[in-house]
Amino acid sequence: MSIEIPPGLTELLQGYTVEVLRQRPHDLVDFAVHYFTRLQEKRLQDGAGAAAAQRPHCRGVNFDGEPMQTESNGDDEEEDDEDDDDSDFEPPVINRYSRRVSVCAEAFNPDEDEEDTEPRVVHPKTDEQRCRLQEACKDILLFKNLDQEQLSQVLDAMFERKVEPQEHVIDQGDDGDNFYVIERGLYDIFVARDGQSRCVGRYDNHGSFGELALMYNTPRAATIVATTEGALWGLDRVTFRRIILKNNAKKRKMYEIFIESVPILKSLEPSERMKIVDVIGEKNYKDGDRIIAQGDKADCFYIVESGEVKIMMKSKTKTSQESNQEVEITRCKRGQYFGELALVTNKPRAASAYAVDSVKCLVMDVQAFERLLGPCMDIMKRNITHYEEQLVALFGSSMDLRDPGK
Ligand code: 1OR
Ligand code: 1OR
Repeated sequence: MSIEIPPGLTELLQGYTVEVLRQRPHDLVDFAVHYFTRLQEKRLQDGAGAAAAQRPHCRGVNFDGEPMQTESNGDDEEEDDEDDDDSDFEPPVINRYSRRVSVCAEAFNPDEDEEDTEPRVVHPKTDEQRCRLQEACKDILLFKNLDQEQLSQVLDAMFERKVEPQEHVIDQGDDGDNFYVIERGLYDIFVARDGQSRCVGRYDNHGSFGELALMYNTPRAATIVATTEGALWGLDRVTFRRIILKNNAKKRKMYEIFIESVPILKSLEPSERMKIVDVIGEKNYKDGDRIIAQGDKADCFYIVESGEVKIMMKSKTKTSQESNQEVEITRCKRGQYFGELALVTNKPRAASAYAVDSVKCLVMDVQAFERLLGPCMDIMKRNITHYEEQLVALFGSSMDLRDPGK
């Protein structure tokens, strides 16, 4: 389904949004009345007439009554080098090397191939660097759905960055420049709210961060601080948007219907479900592959897209310590999820999961799980209570899901 957005609407609202972010008014409605009245006055003064508002690059005004530049739809890295006949127009200098004004929910039109005209970014690498880069990127979920050509362009564009303990890689509120893949090191995640900064999680030698500001054109949502010496691979904003955003548009189309049918995601708004699609990666398994190992540290959540997954548990109890046989406890089919328990309880994996025949899973990392699945948490917790009841029925009261042995 496509809804046509009237030409000029995005820019009109962006102009207003930028001014709100700059001025931080108490009353948004009052501010809107003033803002749009000024805009109209300015247009009348200029004699530009109604047509100006229809122009895709129509401009807003700032509260000094000066016109200001808003970002264009789609590729905001492009400079607007069209002829401009507003003689009094003095935009703030925005070019691809200067810091940018973040605007929420920037539209992205994957059919517009504007950025494909940009020169490709290539950072030459030695064989040894390329090996380390490939190893660091092999489990990055955002790269999972890329084709060979896209992946090699991404790898070509990545550059190495070494970090020191206490170095801030990203600061909350900043504009987004790069996306980062972790090669090694520990990184704390801080989120400031109501003037208080809280550590809400940690990356431990793998994973990636910094995608949100680039995907949604928003300010950085968290601060990332290295707590050890570390190594990262960066991917510049333009390449990220050119390849990953385009691929995400494809993913949205591919998974839209399936993701709507997943029972656990029913309580989410459609836009929240699409944000899940943006960060998931598809993983394929063949018959017998172990997807999760009981006792392992957990970092992902899984939804079965096709095939069947067998959940097995070692029947180790306090009364028979030697018995370490795996027992099948349940199966997950299309639309069902697994791997949530360890993420919710912050404990090792309570059971193992194996592919039965070919299996496709959609996979989400723990940070996305915590960020996006809050509204589903009550249902998940209720289901975990059911696990505990069944555990007692199967193994007796001596098994404890909160202390799953290897
Ligand atoms: P970014 O471009 O906004 C900061 O820059 C990055 O921190 C962000 O992309 C994510 O990649 C990463 N909320 C927001 N961003 C997070 C979070 C997070 N965790 C990691 N990042 N939450 C923590 C979930 C464990 C939610 C906090 C309420
Ligand atoms: P995890 O992160 O601990 C293993 O990794 C996953 O198996 C677990 O999350 C659940 O998603 C899934 N007890 C424990 N884990 C279960 C169970 C379960 N069923 C599915 N998983 N049950 C009680 C054990 C007797 C339920 C049996 C129907």
